[in-house]
Amino acid sequence: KKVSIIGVPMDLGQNRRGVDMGPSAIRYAGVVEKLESIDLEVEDMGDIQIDMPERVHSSSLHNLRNLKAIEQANTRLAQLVDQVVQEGHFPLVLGGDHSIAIGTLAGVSRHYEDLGVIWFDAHGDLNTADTSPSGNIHGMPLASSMGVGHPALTGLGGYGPKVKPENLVIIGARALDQGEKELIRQKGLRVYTMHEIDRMGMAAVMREAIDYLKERTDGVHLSLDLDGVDPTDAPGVGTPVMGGVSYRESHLAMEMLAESGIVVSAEFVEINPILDEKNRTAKVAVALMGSLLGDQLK
Ligand code: DIR
Ligand code: MN
Ligand code: MN
Ligand code: MN
Repeated sequence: KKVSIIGVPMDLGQNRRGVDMGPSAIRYAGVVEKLESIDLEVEDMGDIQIDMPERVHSSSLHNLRNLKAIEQANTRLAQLVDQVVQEGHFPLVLGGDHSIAIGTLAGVSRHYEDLGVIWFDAHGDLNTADTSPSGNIHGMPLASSMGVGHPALTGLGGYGPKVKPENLVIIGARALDQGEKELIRQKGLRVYTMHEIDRMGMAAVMREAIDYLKERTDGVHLSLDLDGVDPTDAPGVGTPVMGGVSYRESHLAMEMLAESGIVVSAEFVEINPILDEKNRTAKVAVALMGSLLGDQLK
């Protein structure tokens, strides 16, 4: 299967510059070379056109910073991802802040009756305008994709919700806001926080998550926020949180996903080269992409 890379140089979903450079950093870390070295056919479709924050009229209307620009960018992304899936290719989306998951999921989900999602992140990204402490839309994409939040986000691509709460697994969470915890409880979401990872070990967590999703979904999207990885291994992120998933644990997770064959699309987000150390975080991302796409098996 051919891998189609789409860059989304967007940082409008939070309030620091730098994540817009994520796609360049990932390419510079050798993503195409890595995937070709494991005998995958790769097409780099380049970057989506995104407005820079200096040119966006930044109204934080309804506690939703840059809503209009994010909606427009995600609409473009959704169309491109839709087309890639239609062609039978594997979409690999490079962020960009995590608000781009709204567009990726809008593009992928229309092709699946029961899309599963693995949300690898230190955070839940389950806020809405009502619960968000920041007004940053990168803290809202999972709620939006589940159909909870502002209609411009929940209805993106002309339909919604994109994912059923029971088809969703969160892995690596350790910084959940109060409103997010309430939504988790209310929807009965399956969350493996760092506590469960410590207790069960990553192998058991992934075994359980994979068995669960394999049973009930017809394809799984991996949304991987690099801040899920411990900041000692992935320092180049805007919102680092101590006590994360180790380098090896995160690789094990990717390797088990590769082995399972359930993943149909992926995105790697929140890399901030300005805050990084010699592009380490982008290199980690590329290594994880290799493992996800079968490095170990080929
Ligand atoms: C926080 C931070 N929960 C918010 N979210 C982040 O602003 O909603 N997500 N950093 O990745
Ligand atoms: Mn083609
Ligand atoms: Mn996130
Ligand atoms: Mn995060």
